[in-house]
Amino acid sequence: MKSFYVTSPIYYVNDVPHIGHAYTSLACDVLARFMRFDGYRVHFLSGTDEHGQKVAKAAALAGVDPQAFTDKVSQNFRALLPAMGCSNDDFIRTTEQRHKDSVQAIWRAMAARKTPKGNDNIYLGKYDGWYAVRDEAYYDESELTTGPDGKKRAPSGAEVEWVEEPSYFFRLSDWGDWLLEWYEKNPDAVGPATRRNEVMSFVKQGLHDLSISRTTFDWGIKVPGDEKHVMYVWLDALTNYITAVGYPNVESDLFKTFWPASVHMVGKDIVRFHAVYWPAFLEAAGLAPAKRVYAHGWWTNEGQKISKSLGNVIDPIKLIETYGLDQVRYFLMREVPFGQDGDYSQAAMIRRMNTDLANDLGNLGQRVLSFVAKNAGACVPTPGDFSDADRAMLDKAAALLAIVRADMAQQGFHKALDAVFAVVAEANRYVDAQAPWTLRKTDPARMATVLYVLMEILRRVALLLQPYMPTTMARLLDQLAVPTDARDASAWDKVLVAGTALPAPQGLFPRYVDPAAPVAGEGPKKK
Ligand code: ME8
Repeated sequence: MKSFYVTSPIYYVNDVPHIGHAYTSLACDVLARFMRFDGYRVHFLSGTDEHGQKVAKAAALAGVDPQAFTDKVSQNFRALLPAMGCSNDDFIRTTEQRHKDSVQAIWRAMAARKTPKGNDNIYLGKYDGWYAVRDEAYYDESELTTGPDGKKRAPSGAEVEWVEEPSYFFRLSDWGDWLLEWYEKNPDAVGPATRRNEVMSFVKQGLHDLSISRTTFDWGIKVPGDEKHVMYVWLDALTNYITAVGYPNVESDLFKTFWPASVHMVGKDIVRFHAVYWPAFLEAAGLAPAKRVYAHGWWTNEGQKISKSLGNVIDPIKLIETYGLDQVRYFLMREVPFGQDGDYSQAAMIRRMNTDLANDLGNLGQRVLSFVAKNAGACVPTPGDFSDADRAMLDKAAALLAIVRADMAQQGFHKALDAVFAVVAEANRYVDAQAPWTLRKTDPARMATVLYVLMEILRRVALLLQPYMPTTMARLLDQLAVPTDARDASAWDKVLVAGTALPAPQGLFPRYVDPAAPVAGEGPKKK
């Protein structure tokens, strides 16, 4: 069986989860569900990043011991996944023993091997330089700017502090040529293309050795053989992706099946860690780098950066309560071309719900299914000969699987939706042109053919939208009497069977009416 391994970042447990975290996990879920639909054995991993200074500081601020703190906050991230309808196979915490063992093993493996230039991968030195706790990242003086408050800041806006401490280094400076050759040989290794270019020009500028241990605090995994040092949190965090498939047991079924990972899905803020450091660490440890890192864009809220200090963090659970799970999933995957930055606004959310879902898809389903229930004996109609218009319609829907498959391979989630909804729009035009309500009186046999064609379109559309809107599409497939074992790609051409009895139709997507909006004849309601 073909296999597919997709990972979300593991999120820092310093804060509550917000829409940005929900977004990345959702993108992984849509991909995982599509690949399962397409016959792959899938492993979908998410989890929490619990060590390092940032989390230690958050625990101290809360006045709680870091382990107790992470136990509590990690739970919020774990709970977000089922709330978003995510089908993850595992949830990893970096404070678990399986992970500590794995991180110490990768350290030993790196230490035991040489760089492409024949030097030791790891050596002991001293770090003197800038560090941003918010990013858990080291910065070069040349990357910093000084604000009007006199504080130095990283390009991300995070404040930096001066650090001087004994540290182990990873000899990243020896890996630049190897990395450049690797990007050249593997054009899909980093996506989208803008990120790939950004990563390659960063590497071309020359790489500095990377500090991979800290000694001024102890909330981390100890360096094997030198317990005064805890490992740099990014070496610890990135290793989660192999821990979860059984590392250091490289002979395990999970490891052999799923490593190298198919896609590490990340936000654009953490590309450098995933597309520069991580492949070098893996290769240094004698392991294959992941096949692809895909970095999506950044959400703002009504035009503003999302931040706790601005008080505009969007709680995904509240969104789901207000608009419905499948509606939120659809909106997030459709509103913004995946890979680009996007803006959340309530108006855009409601527009997508009412236009694409209620008017276009919901209405098509409702029109066809209630018409069949009333006028075609509540069972799948028996088609006669297909006209050119019928065939054109059926062919467009049949072609969708290949289109969606190709889009999914490039993480073009919005493109796949565009293609499917173009067929929905075409089907709405087809209903109007064929006018089955007129045929009912003039040509019932032709009416049956038209309704059959429309139900076939709905079947194919519903099959492909399952990864995005699993609950509603399961209901639509139920209403089309598609058996549960005929809902994956292998059943793509298994057309509806004429005469199959259909359950009573139900609405799919209610129109959203803002409860605070004025109702005709009434004054505005209080929020
Ligand atoms: O970076 N828009 O964790 P983190 C879109 N622990 N995506 C957003 C977003 C926004 N406004 N805000 C956050 C870390 N994200 C590390 C990762 S992986 C080995 C270690 C998403 O909690 C996006 O995926 O800061 C981003 O990369 C991630 O959350 C950062 O999560």
